[in-house]
Amino acid sequence: AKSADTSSITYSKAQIKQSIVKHLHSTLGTDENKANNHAWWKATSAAMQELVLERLRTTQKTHYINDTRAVHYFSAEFLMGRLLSNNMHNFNLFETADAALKELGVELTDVLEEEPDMALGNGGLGRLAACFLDSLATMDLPAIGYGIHYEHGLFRQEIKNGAQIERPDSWRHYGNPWEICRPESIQEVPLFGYVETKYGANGRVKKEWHPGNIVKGVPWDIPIVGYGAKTVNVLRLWQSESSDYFNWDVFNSGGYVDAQRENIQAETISKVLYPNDETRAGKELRLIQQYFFCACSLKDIIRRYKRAHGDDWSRFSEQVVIQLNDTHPAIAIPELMRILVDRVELDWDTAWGICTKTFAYTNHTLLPEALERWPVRMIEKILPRHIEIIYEINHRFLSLVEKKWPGNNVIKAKLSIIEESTEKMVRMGNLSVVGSFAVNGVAEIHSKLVKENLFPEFEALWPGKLKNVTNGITPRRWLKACNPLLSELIGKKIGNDWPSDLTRLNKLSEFADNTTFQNQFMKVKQKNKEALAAEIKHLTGISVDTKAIFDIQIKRLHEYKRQHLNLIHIMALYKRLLEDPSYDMHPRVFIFGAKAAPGYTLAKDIIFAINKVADKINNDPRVNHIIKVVFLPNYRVSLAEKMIPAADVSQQISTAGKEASGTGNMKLALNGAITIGTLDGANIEIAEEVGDDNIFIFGMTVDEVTELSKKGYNPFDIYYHNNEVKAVLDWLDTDYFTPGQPGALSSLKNSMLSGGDPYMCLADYESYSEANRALNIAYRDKSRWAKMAILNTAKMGKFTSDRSIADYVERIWKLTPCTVE
Ligand code: 26Y
Repeated sequence: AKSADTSSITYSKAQIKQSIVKHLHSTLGTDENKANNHAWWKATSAAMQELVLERLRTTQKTHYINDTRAVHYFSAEFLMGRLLSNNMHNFNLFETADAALKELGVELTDVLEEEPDMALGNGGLGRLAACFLDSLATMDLPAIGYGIHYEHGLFRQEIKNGAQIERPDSWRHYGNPWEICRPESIQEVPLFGYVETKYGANGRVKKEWHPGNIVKGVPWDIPIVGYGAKTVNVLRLWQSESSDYFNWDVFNSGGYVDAQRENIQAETISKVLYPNDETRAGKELRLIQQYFFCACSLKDIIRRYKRAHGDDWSRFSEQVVIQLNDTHPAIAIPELMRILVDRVELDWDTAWGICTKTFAYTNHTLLPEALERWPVRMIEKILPRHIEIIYEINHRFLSLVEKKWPGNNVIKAKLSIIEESTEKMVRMGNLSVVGSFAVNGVAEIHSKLVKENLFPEFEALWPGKLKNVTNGITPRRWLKACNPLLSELIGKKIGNDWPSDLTRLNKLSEFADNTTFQNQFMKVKQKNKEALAAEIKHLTGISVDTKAIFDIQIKRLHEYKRQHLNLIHIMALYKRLLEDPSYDMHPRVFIFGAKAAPGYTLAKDIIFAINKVADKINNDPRVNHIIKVVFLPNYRVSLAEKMIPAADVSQQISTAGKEASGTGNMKLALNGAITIGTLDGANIEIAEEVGDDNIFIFGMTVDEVTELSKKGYNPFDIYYHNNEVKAVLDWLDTDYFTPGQPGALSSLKNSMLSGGDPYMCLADYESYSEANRALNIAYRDKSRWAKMAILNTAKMGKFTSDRSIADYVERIWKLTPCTVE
């Protein structure tokens, strides 16, 4: 990684001031006296965008002149959060802008709060894409992100009487100062209809798709500023519109009925982000969304390629690499085949050679319910030509399998892209592996499980194709921007190179035992806790003790992430305190942030239970000076930025083998929180980096989980043998936490008992409880805790997304940086 050379950007406070005022006048049509914070935000953003666009032009010209190979990151989700603060930091203009606004009588921090989050993603996978874009630009790598310009991002969460309510998110309602519409690059996307088989003079069979419907894709570009602001790449998001061009041919040639029946409202395609992660919805519109953005993006890529290389397809895969962010864009594989075979008229093998040198696929999950499968009949209806191509790909692939394992139909059935169930399904994971030159998991343990459990025979077929690239996070957003006090302290101690070379943080290790530094470090933590306490008060009315341990679990609500394990432990602590008021524990505030998929009943029940237990504890004078429980509504990127710097403890407690990587674990540790976690995902690698003394590991390993499942797990065994577990679960059946409504929390108990406790909360309970005791003791020793916190920050160098991107470049993409002057 290189250091940020910001010498090229000379922009004075006076110039910024002038530019902001100019935009206040001519873009916003207001003036300094009338402007509210929102207007200041827009004017400040417009002033920044001027600089951004200048660098964007230079970057694009440079990439064009140098005819650079580029990575095209296809993702249904980009969880960008806010952009103003980020862009200022990456231009190294944050302090200058702060000062400029102060002179105008405006607080930058208030202005930043005006920006709505760009929440075009659900969680980890979408945020990873955003961190990767930041690193790609920072490392001067030619890259373009391709996705969907959702009108509504992830729903806004409200909590009413303890329950989650979903409200639409309208992030663009008052305009988005960062995006630029590019009508000159509109694409058309065919849908539905039928395929005609034609026979050419040479006997060649030609397939012609007569679509029943055509929609328009309108591109919106969001500039992505690298740290140091040399390279500015783009994120190109497609918005659907109805096509004004009406396909009369289709009508005349028999598609009339189809065209009428399937006349989906074109605008609905990019209307809303599907809010489920890790559980398939299987909705037709979702498949259309996937195809829509892949088709637009491929056309865009091909147009750009042809401008430089004409009809010479031999160099396509040298110039273009497409990274598939999970299987959500996997339909791009048959789409590229369709273009090459039907349109360009290449022979199948040549086309397939190009495809399989172009695509690479990242797997983010092993959960069976998250592995995408689409009904053959659905694809057939929406994309009649693609289903033919998928069958052809599968046919040729199965011949290869036959060669490797002659006569073995069991393996064939297992590897087949088509699942031969009553309702035939297309397995998008298998399609992605077959159509890509590289496949990767997102943490060492996860990649090992992908290789051994998910796609074992694929490793035998194509040795070396399955790889690992451990996830990372951008330290610009997740330390420099979100934690200015800690950043300043670090800068004073070891200099200011760490944001672009995070391994330099290791120099902090030298001071881990230094009392003065420990005090400085913990003083910063204390200030951040005070700021979060104020925010908690503001958002919920709850007062918390800032001397208490701030214990944070923030992530999507899912059984495998086991927020309910955290909850039953909190209930146990509550019970211990009630039974023994002198029970020895340092005051602790348990803070949650989590959205549940709207259709995931048990996840919503867990949110309800957390809130009900919180109400009871927070209002119980016997314990509320020792325990508080806070559920912060509407968890999102901008809220994470406020919570993470204030965390003492990071809860990473998934059932081993279920969390592919996790990235919140990295963000929290980077900001000096100590992890209490299982040996799952990237926790394992975090433990390796920080050492066993600086993390609280508990619970079963992946192998132990597998063994217990095999042997047969019965949660009742634990229920009847552990009095605390029994008492806490039984408590859920009473109306103690929901007065007048007994049974309102029973679904939780049921899931952990008669429901079979699929994620083995009870099996890990005792070990979790022990780890919490150890944590409590460790916190009492101020110096020991400070040392642990410092070492966590110091040892996070590996988890910069710059390292992840360097790994992708070396192991998969083979890109070279292109310096933009
Ligand atoms: C198929 C559809 C319902 C679906 C939509 C979104 C399925 C999955 C998802 C999102 C998955 C996701 O966010 N996975 C997370 O990816 C992170 C980045 O690699 C990992 O750190 C994290 O462990 C994993 O759960």
